[in-house]
Amino acid sequence: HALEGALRHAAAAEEFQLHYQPVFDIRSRRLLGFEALLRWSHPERGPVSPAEFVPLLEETGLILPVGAWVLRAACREAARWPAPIGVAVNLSPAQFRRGEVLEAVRAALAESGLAPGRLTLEITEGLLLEHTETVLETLERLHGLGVCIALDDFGSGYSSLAYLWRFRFDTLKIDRAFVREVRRDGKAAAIIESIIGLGHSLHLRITAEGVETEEQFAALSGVGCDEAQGFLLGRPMPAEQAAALAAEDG
Ligand code: G
Ligand code: G
Ligand code: MN
Ligand code: NA
Repeated sequence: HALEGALRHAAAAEEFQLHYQPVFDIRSRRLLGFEALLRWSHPERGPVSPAEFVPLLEETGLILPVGAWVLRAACREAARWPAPIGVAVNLSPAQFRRGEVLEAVRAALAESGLAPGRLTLEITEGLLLEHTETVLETLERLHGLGVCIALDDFGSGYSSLAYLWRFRFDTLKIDRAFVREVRRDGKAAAIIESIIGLGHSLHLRITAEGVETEEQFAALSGVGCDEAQGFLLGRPMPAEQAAALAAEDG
């Protein structure tokens, strides 16, 4: 693959960057934390979307060193923000395969001094499709460290309720496909409302992602959604800007 060489070089040189997208409490409108999002600029091509290069990191195994770097960098940054503002990090299934994620999380917390409760790990349902037993065991251990676990993109994939039954997530993130249609499509609104009802009955916090309009925000507020993230509230931003926002809102 054309990008592979450049990615290998970038991984060795730690040429990646993290941007941070704010997440707000819907009721109080206060800043709760940020989702860390990986960014990479190819030396000639310029910025490449993570949708393109994250799968390549996964195929080449580079996601292990890069994923460990993401955890360290995100925790180091979050430790500078006023508590309890937290950070969420996306994890790839490949990071679970050799159980390295547990060590990477431990190291990132120890090195940064960040309180574990201020770190959220976002996983997708794809992870739970394979090797369910070992993955659940690793998730339990991660929980044991005191970090929060979020199920990302909920509703976009298989959404097996068995996963909710087998593991006590802290947060469900509603996929932005539903949020986009919440005002236009009664079915999307009904699905969101039932995800919130289900989540609340399991004592989970519900985050809506991809909130782009005031109307969507109001509709989500009306059905009791807890947290919102999206271009309406803030785009992913460089670390310095996130730190300034955290200092102002914290
Ligand atoms: O950042 P958006 O800008 O385009 O992200 C696209 C996709 O890449 C999302 O699905 C997001 O979860 C994923 N992604 C972003 N940063 C990371 C990361 O640090 N690790 C992993 N595994 N995925 C990430
Ligand atoms: O899969 P994950 O939820 O981790 O992906 C985060 C991705 O969603 C990032 O690519 C981020 O840039 C994108 N994103 C964040 N807010 C919005 C939004 O309001 N609208 C759209 N279309 N994308 C968003
Ligand atoms: Mn995410
Ligand atoms: Na998501």
